[in-house]
Amino acid sequence: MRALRFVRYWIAVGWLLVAGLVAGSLVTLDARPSFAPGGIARYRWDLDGDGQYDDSSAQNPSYTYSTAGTYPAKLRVTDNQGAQAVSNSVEIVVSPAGA
Ligand SMILES: [Ca+2]
Repeated sequence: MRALRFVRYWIAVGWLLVAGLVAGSLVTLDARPSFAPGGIARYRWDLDGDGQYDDSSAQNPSYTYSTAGTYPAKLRVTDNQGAQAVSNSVEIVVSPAGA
C-alpha cells in the first residue's frame, strides 16, 4: 500500500470568516484540492472533533455548529486502491450566539 501524496482542504465560510463563527453557523468545507494519483474514492470528515470520521462523506460538506467550542476538524480520504491519508486538523472556533 502506498501513501497518498498529499491531502489538503480549506474552509470556505464567506462573510463568517470576517465576522467570526457563532453557534448555529453553517460552515462549508471543500476537499476538491485533495489529490491521489488514481483518484479519490471516499471522503470522510470528522467535523465535531470526536475522532470519528462520521460527520460527512461529501466532498464539499456543509455542517452546522450548534454549540460554542473549538472543534479540530479533519478529513480522511481513501483512494481507489484503498490507501488512506488524513489531513492536518483545522481548528474551527465557534463563539456563543449573541456574544
Ligand atoms: Ca466526528
